[in-house]
Amino acid sequence: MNKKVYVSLIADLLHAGHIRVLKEASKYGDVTVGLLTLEACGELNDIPYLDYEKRKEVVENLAFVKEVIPQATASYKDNLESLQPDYVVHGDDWKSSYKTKYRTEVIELLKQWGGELVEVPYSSDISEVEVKENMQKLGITTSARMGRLRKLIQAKPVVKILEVHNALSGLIVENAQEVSNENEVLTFDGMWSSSLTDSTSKGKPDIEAVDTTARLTTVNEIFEVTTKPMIYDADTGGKIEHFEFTVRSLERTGVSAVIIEDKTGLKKNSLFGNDVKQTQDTIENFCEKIRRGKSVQITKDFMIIARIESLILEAGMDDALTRAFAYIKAGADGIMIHSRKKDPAEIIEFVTKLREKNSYIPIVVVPTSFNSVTTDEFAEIGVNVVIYANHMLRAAYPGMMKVAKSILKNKRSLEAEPDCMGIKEILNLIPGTK
Ligand code: SPV
Ligand code: MG
Repeated sequence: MNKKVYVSLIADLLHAGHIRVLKEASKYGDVTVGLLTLEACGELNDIPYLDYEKRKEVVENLAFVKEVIPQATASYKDNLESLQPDYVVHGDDWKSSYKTKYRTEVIELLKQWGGELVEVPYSSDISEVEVKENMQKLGITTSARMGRLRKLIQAKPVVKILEVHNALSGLIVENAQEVSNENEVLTFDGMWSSSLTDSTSKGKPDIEAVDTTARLTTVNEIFEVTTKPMIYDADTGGKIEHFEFTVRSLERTGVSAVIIEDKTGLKKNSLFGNDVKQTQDTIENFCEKIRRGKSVQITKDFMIIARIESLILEAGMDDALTRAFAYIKAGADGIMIHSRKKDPAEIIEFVTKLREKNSYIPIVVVPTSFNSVTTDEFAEIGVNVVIYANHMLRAAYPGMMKVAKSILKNKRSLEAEPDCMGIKEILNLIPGTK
């Protein structure tokens, strides 16, 4: 019997590097490819463009591959234990990446049945990161961008969304990166078009005074220079008849999800709470708005997320939960629960109680007030999407005001320079300006 060889792959962008690994693997015996499922890719923060079945079709037709099986976790453990291969073959690049913990685990597992790890020198002439970056530069189609949010929610423990109010803030969401202590590259998954910050950056109050056409102009400008998905804040959604048009326009533009809040009349920002007069919609009317919105959308991908204002308006936990179940029944694709308390207790209680009865509905939170909770902690209690809803604009304004005042006071800009990005830096910030 031939020896058993195991190779783990995502195979979204199949390139010569993969072929080299598979070719080498086939010299040792029959190659089984453990193809990472969407959920496993989510653990690695590497969401493929192609679905599992499409990737499988490509890999199983490669000459060096005997069989393709799903690998449902980033860890190889389950597949290795059931297959007990004689060899695992991998590129040697994982020694120095955040994948080292999987490498260590593979070595330990293989010892149990005398298997061996074979590491193929990594093909440094092919950079997957570079290929992906080049693809990003080309842009993304409307439907691929739109569908990405559902994929991310399915694949990742928690989806991280950051506010945008213009193309430049869109580029920050697109490009911002931090490397964690475990060497994992941390990025944002998508953008939030906030009614508060879009209105504020246009010098208008957050009362639905900036109309959908103007809001969509901002969205289009952002979409011109980015590829990540967007969740759009549509306030109350307006009149039901108007909301139908908003859904169509957002879908046509490639927005992934709209959030509408269950308030009626002149909308004021939720963070005022009961300091200003705000009226909650009836359950019946809001359910009808959800139903009508769902009935006019064309794609399967677009999401309508219902936002519950009961905690903001102090209508109580029971009211919030009753509404959640009613909105889900009406067809909502997700529930956003809002609170303006610093203490996250009521949010945690709501999420826990909703999760007890419903394990699948995506839950969205906007932790502007309860900002001590981390995204990982939200994931643990069952939250799917965390939106940092206003921080880019709130960061920009004080910086600009400080510099404006410094120029006034000093009657020159010399003193303000340390607070400004360098001229060289701004000239090179946007590619293609030279
Ligand atoms: C927004 O960002 O406009 C929101 C969230 O709707 S909040 O401001 O907290 O109401
Ligand atoms: Mg808003």
